[in-house]
Amino acid sequence: MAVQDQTRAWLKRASDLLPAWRRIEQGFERFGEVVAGDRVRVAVTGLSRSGKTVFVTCMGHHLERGQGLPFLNAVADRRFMGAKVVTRLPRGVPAFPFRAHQAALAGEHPHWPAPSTDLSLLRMDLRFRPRSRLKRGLAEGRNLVVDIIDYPGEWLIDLPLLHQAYADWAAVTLARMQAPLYRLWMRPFLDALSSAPIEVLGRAYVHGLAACRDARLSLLQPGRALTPTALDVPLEAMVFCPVPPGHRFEAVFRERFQAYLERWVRPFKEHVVDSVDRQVVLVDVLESLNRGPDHFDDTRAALAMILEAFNYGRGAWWQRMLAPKVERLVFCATKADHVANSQHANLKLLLQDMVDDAARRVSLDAIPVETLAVASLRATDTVRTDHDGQRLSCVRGVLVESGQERIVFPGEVPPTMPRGDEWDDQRFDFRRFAPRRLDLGKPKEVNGAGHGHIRLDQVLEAVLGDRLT
Ligand SMILES: Nc1nc2c(ncn2[C@@H]2O[C@H](COP(=O)(O)OP(=O)(O)O)[C@@H](O)[C@H]2O)c(=O)[nH]1
Ligand SMILES: [Mg+2]
Repeated sequence: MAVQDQTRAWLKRASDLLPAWRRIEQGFERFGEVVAGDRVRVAVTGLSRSGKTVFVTCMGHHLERGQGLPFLNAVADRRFMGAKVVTRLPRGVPAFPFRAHQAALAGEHPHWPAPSTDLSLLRMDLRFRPRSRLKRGLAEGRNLVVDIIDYPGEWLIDLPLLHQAYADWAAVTLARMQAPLYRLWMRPFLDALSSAPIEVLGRAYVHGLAACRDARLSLLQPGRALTPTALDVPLEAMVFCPVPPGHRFEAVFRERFQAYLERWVRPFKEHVVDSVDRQVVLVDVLESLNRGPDHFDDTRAALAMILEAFNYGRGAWWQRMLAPKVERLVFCATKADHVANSQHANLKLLLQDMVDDAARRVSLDAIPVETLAVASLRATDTVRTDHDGQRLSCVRGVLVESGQERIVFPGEVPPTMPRGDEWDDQRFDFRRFAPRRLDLGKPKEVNGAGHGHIRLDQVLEAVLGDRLT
């Protein structure tokens, strides 16, 4: 089949599929719920592997139990009456595999859940007693439905494409792929550019993207090429690559680029991104530190792209009905349990420094913004050791790589972005730890045994607190 025909055949098939986000949109019953004012939609955003799925799972776990959340005011005031996971979602809306992920973390040999490959929804029904006597008089308890959306982080990086023409995208992307950081993984693609057949070129590009992703690079487009199970269409027919002007496949790729925007990116933007009213941005700051200055900049650029795709601001309910905006934002430095407690203050400052420029560009002044160092699931304890007469704050946990418990000195987190020679190879050593078992015992049994997380309750208060009063 000619390449053009293949693309058209794919387009036809794609339009036959009812895309997941349109189904979710139908499930949102958008207008009614805003008027009713008893529902809030939270986007948990972040780059791939930043900790979104674990965060959503742990958030559901703790809300359901209503325990271990002392900084959620409704819980502290004893007004929180409980939460249920809503299992009956509108037809066709894919459910977040909450029980499966919870079971993975609560099993005898707890393990981290597998990466998400598709869009899904966790809907929770929270019940609480309002704070004010007036509202309380109306009813003994009130409900708030919280919709939390989980999706592969790779999709967010596609959003800037909506404002680009193929030729501009190709020029910028080719330049990026030729720069040292990406060239290392993109060489087979770059070598194939001049003479390979289109399928070979496409495959080389997709393999290159996957290799970059494994190396934790983030500026990878098209993002859906990295989550092929969500596609249900042949990758060869969809993938477009960046090629220089006048290249023999330029016209084909331009057509695929345009088709991709209309079929995948625009609906995702309109039905998912544009419909949220609270946002949590998760950033694996420690991983970026671990990987050095080029990765750090790559992560910053990707975060800026994500922020620019959302609309921020406040408005009356009728304005929000017409054009919802993110009215509360929380930045989280995730996996804070990888470093000692004494480092959390710096971790928070470093994240603030990292997102500062981008945050200013999207003018967040009008809305409450919070920054926190967080662990959805605490996998370590902080311990102090003596080393050559020096007191060191270390972490103790079971390493994923060996299954052995170890005490590790992970290094110290700087309060601002390191510059020049402050980047020293030996400086940071953050390891992957195996999860500690999530406790499924009766709520009262877990009391006093630590909360199993770090500041998850503060995130919840910042995101939902005002709606639980
Ligand atoms: N120590 C620790 N590791 C975490 C935590 N949250 C996530 N991780 C690690 O980060 C990996 C990616 O998390 P995941 O939620 O799947 O990321 P996603 O791609 O953003 O959904 C997990 O497999 C864990 O290894 C946490 O709270 N503490
Ligand atoms: Mg995930």
